[in-house]
Order: sequence, then structure tokens, then C-alpha cells
Amino acid sequence: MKEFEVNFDGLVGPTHNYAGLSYGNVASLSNAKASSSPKQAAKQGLMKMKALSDMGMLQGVLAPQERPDVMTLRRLGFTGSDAQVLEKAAKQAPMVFQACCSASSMWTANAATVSPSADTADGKVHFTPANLTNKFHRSLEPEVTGRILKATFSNERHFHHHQHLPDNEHFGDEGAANHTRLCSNYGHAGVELFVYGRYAFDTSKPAPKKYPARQTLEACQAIARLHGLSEEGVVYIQQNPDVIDQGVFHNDVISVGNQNVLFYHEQAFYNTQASLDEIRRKYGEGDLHFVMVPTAEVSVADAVKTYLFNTQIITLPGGEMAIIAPTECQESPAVSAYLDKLVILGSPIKQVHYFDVKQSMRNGGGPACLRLRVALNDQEVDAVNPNTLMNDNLFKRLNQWVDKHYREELKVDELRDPQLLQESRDALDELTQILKLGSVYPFQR
Ligand code: SUG
Repeated sequence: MKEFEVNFDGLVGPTHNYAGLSYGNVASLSNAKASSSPKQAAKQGLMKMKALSDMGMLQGVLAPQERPDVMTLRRLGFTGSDAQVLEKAAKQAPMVFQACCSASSMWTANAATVSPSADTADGKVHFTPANLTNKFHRSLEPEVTGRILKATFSNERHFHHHQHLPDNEHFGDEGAANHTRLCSNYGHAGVELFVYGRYAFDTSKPAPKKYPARQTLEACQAIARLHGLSEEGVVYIQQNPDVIDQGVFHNDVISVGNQNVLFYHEQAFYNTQASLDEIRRKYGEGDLHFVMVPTAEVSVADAVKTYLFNTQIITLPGGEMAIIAPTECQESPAVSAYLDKLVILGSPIKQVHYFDVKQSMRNGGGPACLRLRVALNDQEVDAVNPNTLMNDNLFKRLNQWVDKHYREELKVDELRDPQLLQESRDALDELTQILKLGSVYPFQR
């Protein structure tokens, strides 16, 4: 049997915009109200997907969500035709309206937590959509995310889908952005690392003082239970509250893992040594590489600015590891010097590839935010909806689709345009046919 890690990247939706919705996310706040380019954003994402596919990686696509979210606006009391709902909401509650227009489902690292079949008690791949309770605009995602995941991984013999956790801050869950898996081989049982920002039920424990901790320990524990993970296969790690207060709103802004490599910043965790000891003990035999980046070489501020840790570490078909980094890392003298050094040091990471994902970066989403990792064996790969897997044809088809439906430029004020809603619905309707997803969107039901 062969095993793979398949990256499922989120397609950027037609309403990609900068609304400053994410308190605690430095890029989101600093680019608020700047004009965006949905077309460029979608194409930057597609280029990354295609490049990884050309490197010999299995690459999938996850569909974006319907925005503006008219159904939610109606739930909030705006009435009339769809155009009237948009108009009233934009006028009477502009911030609520903008939140209902965010294309944030593009960051599929926050779509769900996924446990591969090698780790779970019933031998199935388990998915739990993230409830994303901490930000209103993101809390609108889990239900449709669940439908898109089911349409992508529909075979019940291999895939088990859970409902998202209760929609409450006590069980705040941001999905794979706070979850990493270490293993000797994708098909072997691994150690799943769940990183949390705070304790929900014990407020005497350390927590950030300024910015919110979006993920709770209790949410992590619930997911490990739901997925049937063994105690020996899980390590819970508290994120350093001080770095959350410096803009590290998810663990994947300060640490990333792949197979036997954990790449992390010196200040990433609250109780680093105890956590590393537990990982080493549970990992068992075999080479395990802890690659720690010292503050003296890369400051937390530089990590947040360049997204050095929001890189993807991938294992190429030949066995060598490569790091997929945003061009912001290349542009920073300290970070590019570090990466130049990293590939000649003793770790398995031997290549660096830079990608321009600036449209996403301006909202705090780097290469790793744009993808959901799903480790699968060959039988499970065969059970995935084949229309969602990247190849030359799909790449061409999706580029044409973007050219047909996406705007070159979008300003926040234009979100109320009923024509944009129609354009988005037309685009998504066609997309569900391209990817053969069925009717996943409210407007199709
Ligand atoms: O949840 N930004 C997203 C970025 C998510 C990045 N994901 C990971 N690190 N895995 C967020 O803060 C900004 C939207 C706006 O301001 O318009 C936003 O939602």
C-alpha cells in the first residue's frame, strides 16, 4: 500500500476583500478597507496548487462558500428581495454586512481537523469541521464546510464526518491551523499535536492578555475523543500566551510539522521542554527532528510579518523535503538568510520554493493557511471525488472559470452590489458542476 499527504487548497471566492474583521490578526487589521483583486487572489492560489501538483504531489481543491451570506442576513432580520437585504444591511449595519461577505473560507487550514485512518480506532479518516466561534464572519462557515467535505470525501467506507463542536467559545476550534501530525510515514500511526491557546473551564490558567486565544484545550480534547485517537497518539501543547499577544493568532503562524520534522520558533510554546519530551516519548523509535528557530535569528515580529512558519513542509516523491514559503520570506533579509542556512543544515528540509500569495497574505493567510492536509492511502485516494483532484485539465478549466466570473478589483463599498451576488452565485453554481459536488450551497437548495 502507498500513502500520501494530499493538500486540499481552498479556492478563493469571488468576494475576496479586506474588511479588517480579525482582531488579533495583524495583517487583517492593517489592510482593512484596501481594495482587493479576487481574480488575482484566485489565480495566485491556483498557481500554487498547480506547482505542487507538477512537483509530483497529490493536490486537491475545496470549493469556497457563498458570499454575501444572504441567509444569515435574513436570520439577522433584514427582509425583502435579496437586493433589498443587501442594501438594508449595508446601510444599517455595515460591519455586520461586511462580515457576511468575507471570503474567509479560502483558508482551509481552518476548515476542519483531519485524523488519518492509521491513527483512528475504527480505521477510517475522520473529519470535524471547525466551528470558528471566535470571529463572527468565520462562525458562518462550518455547516457548508461540512457539506463540501462530505461531497469531496463521500465514501462512507473510508471517511467519517462529524458535526462541528458546539458553537460556543468554550469549545472554540480553529481546525488544522492548531493541529500537526508527526509520523515516520504517512500511513503509520503518528502523534497528533493539538495546540491550544487557553483553558475554557479553568480561568486561573495562563492566557493571553490582549488578543483572543481562539482554540481551547477542551475543544482539542473533544476532537481527539470524536476521532477515536489513543492517548499515546496525542500530545496537547499550550501555545505561549505572549506570542498570541504579538499577533500569533493560530499555532500555524509560529510552528509547522511534517513527518519526522517539527519546525518551530523558540517562543512558540508555553512549556516547551515538557512538550518536546512527551512528543519524543510518544513518537517512539526513529529519527525525529526538532528544528527550533531562535529569537536571535528571527524575531516573533519577523515571523508574523513574513509567515516563516506558515510555510508548507512537504515530502517530495523522491523522499526529500521542501519548504513552500511566501515571497515575503524571500524579501526579508533575516528570514531568507535563515532559510538559505536551513537547507544546508542537517534537517531533512533540502529545498525552498517561494510563492506569491500576497492577496491572501494581506488578510493574514499564508501558503499553509490555504491548505487542508489529508493523509490518505491509495485506496482512500481512489475513494476521493476525482473531480476535485488537480491536473492539467482542471487547472485550465478553473482558470477559465475565474476569468469568466471574477472581478479584477473589488472595493469594500462594492460588496452591496446585487450584481456581485448574482456573479458569485453563477460562479459557484458552475463550480459545483465542474467539481461534481451536488447542491452544497443554500441558494441551490
Ligand atoms: O481567521 N483572516 C483569517 C486568516 C486565517 C489564516 N489561517 C491560518 N492561520 N490558518 C482569520 O483571521 C481576515 C478577513 C478580513 O479582515 O477581511 C480573516 O478572516
